Amino acid sequence: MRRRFLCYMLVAALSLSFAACTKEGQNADVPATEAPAPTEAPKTQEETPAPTPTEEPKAEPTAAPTEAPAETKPEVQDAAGRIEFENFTESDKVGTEGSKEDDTEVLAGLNTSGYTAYNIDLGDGGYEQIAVRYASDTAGGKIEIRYTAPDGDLVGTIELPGTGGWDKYQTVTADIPNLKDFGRKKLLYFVFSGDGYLYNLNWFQLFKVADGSGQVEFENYVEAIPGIVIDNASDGEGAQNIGGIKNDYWTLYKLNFGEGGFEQIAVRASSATAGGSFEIRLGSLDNAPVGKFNLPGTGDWNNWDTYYFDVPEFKEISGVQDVYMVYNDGGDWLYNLNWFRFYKAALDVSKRVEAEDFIESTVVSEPCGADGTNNIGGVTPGTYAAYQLDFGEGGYNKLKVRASSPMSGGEIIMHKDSLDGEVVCKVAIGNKDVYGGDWSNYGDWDFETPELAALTGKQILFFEFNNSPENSSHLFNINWYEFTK
Ligand SMILES: [Ca+2]
Ligand SMILES: [Ca+2]
Ligand SMILES: [Ca+2]
Repeated sequence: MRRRFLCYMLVAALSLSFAACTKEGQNADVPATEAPAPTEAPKTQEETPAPTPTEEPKAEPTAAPTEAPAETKPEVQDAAGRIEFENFTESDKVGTEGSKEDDTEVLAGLNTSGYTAYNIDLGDGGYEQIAVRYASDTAGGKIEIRYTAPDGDLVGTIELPGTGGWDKYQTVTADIPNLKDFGRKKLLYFVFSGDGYLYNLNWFQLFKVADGSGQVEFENYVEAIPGIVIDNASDGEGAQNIGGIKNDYWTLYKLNFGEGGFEQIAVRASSATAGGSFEIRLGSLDNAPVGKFNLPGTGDWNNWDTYYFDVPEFKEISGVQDVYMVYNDGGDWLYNLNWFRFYKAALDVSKRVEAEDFIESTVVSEPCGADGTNNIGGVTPGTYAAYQLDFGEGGYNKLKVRASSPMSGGEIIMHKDSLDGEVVCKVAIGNKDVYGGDWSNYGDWDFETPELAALTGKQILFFEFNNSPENSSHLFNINWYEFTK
């Protein structure tokens, strides 16, 4: 699904303050022919919330307590969801009893050297952390996760301190740095250690740390308050959203912000009501918000808009963070949420713009050797790099591009807001006879670009790379751009 930034552009063009909430054009967003019948619109809101991986079951238990647990245990469990500790495939010195916090069972009577094992489908892999739901009226203990046997290679260790009661459940998260595996049926052993009775174990969940610079799907939360629903979004093929959102609801994301520097957030939302507020809290639900915005109504649950907000408090935030999104200040129902994305500051075009400083792309950033910066490579026909650029007062009518190509080159086609947005400018980069015809021989291409002179303020431009005159497999590498007047 491609991102749209229509109103962002409109507002930028009008030189309005970026701090204001902006939204894209309503009409362009949801074609009338694609909108479901009005009777379907409130579906997400009025339906009994569908079970989600993190939702607490409300139904009566269907299995009689005396039923042998082994008969209901799946052979292979999906790592993408919550896994009940009681659904082990193998165990030693382990008891079970009914959970005091939900309708599942928990492991109880656990002592040191007891263990359970699970066959887990790790899919494409990439799981870096684990969350464990447990309670302990003692000093607790720890769990070692090991490969294929109780004394197998160590995947990670989880510390489970006392919680102050056998019915006081908490969730802890821990790194599992050695789980570098993927694919089906990976046998993981959970080995218990400590003094005396250790803890009761309800469930665990493996999860990935998402890249804080990428688009994050709201439905890919690590944890959520019971009641949050995942639904198919009326916002493009295959899109999902979270819904059923009431006041005080929340979802949690584990995001890596690297060296930080993020200053804005985009939020994709819809709402047939007046919407509500949207808070970002780091580390704990109890911490003060590091950003609070208003997400207004969009007129219909099927009208999706992208809202942009400044988050100046976020600029110093770096590394891996627990990011709580807290939903508030609305009526009965607030909004449906599809995705969010953090952005760094727009690039000032009065200075050289490095080609590798894109906000998203289908090309690669790689060392170019020429001046210590990177270039973009892997530029095959149809690839792109998107930039958030600040044109200030505008008037930039010249463009210089430093590039290399031993091939036949190709065009840079600049689209507003998205890859299928309006084309604002096209320039053609070199051919193999210029500048020595080697990937490492960079040269400058100069263009008159009167079309760009009208651009003012902050803009998102998608640079599409295409139209190689000799249908080269690769077009060019680009080191940087310079916009001048
Ligand atoms: Ca359980
Ligand atoms: Ca989504
Ligand atoms: Ca560069």
